[in-house]
Amino acid sequence: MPQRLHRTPSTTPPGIVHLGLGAFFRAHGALYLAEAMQLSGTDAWGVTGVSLQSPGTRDRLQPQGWAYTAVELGPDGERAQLVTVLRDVLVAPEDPQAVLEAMAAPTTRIVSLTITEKGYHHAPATGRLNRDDPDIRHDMDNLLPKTAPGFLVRSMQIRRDRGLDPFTVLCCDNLPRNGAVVRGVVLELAGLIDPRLADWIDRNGAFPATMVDRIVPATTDADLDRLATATGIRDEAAVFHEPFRQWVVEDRFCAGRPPLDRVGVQMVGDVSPYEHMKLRMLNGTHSALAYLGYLAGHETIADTMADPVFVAYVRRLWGDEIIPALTPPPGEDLTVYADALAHRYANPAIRHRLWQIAMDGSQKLPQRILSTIAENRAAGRPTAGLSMVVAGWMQYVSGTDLQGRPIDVRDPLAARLAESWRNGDPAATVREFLALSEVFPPELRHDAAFAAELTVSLAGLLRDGARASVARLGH
Ligand code: CS2
Repeated sequence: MPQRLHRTPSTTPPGIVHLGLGAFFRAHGALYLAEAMQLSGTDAWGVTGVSLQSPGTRDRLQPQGWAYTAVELGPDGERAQLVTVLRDVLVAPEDPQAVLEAMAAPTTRIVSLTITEKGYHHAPATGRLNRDDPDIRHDMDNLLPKTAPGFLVRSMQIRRDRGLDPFTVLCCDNLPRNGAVVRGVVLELAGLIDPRLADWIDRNGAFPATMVDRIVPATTDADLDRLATATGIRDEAAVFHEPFRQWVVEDRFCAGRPPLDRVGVQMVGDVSPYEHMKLRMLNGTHSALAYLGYLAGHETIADTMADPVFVAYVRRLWGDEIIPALTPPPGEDLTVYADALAHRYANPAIRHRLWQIAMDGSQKLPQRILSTIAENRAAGRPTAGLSMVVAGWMQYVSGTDLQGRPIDVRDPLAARLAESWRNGDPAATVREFLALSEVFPPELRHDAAFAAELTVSLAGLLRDGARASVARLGH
């Protein structure tokens, strides 16, 4: 019978509050912070984790004294590391006041976020705050918020009223110009509550952009059982990740930062070329594999990349449609980056489910796929491969696969997406989808040639299936 993991946590007040305590942060940012603290001999950058929705992660971590294992799944086996950076975990819906107090504490100098795209409550196509969202409306009128933008604004309000300075807001989600996105929604919401508060945040706060990268599939019970058997210790909150990691951060912090530059974080003046490279080359092809691989009957990224027609297709996307639209970050060779991605995807130890990546497509497609399509169309470059991704997504979010089997679609716009599907009529379906202004930028919504290409892609997908459609595009 394995023993339960338990550690006594440090009592030094945390310097960081992290919103969104999913597997990604625990396998990425938390590990860099652990190394930075070890290197600098301080534990002032410990973390209060906040779950914005459910108590599950807190309930698994609490009996372990907030410690957990991060397991690297490498080509030559697994390597486990104990992570002890968490000082406490709060569950926002249970006690929003406690979350605000943690964020407003004088010792809190950074609030970081991995809350996924939809956590910002903005329209992905425009970046504007979704003012009609019921939770945002709630946060305008109530001191105890529900959303991440609400917690950021209300805790800043408390800090200003107590004569404290703001913390740095460090967005670690896969959004282009992610610092500007979170700054935009915070200032917009603050402005609706108290325009002077918005000014104060704008003058004194900091919202550096970041690019984050590490493949971290959702942990399964089988993973936890395997770890317990291997180590003799039962850890209910373990996370499993690939060896690769990258973190690029704009060096603009308003209240100090850990020595991230000494543990491999790239501190730069402008993150945007890195963000574009990663979002379009990695996340873009992840979404391509997710929708089309799922419709072809595959289960994980590695399974899909074991199918040669998908490898040829993804290589064609990189070479012909994605790389030509990118400006490489200093010192990066995008062809070498593409080869490294193909290698990472093929790692059979990582069982990254297509279903997990397919989630929230309405929030992901604009920055992963549609922005590249729009730029290619404006420059007269090809877009047929990327249009097929959009066709695959439309079929996927219809809620039924090509054999008529149901798909468990998770997306904040799921109901509207399903309503936009016109079974058997590709042209009408494309018309309905292109009317979704939250998803499609105006230049694509009004591009008749793009609508025609999408209609041909969808008709081909319906007629020939996903694998044959992809095979046609892979040369
Ligand atoms: C994936 C990402 O779930 C998804 O949408 O594309 O989580 C991806 O694994 C990470 O961004 C890799 O850094």
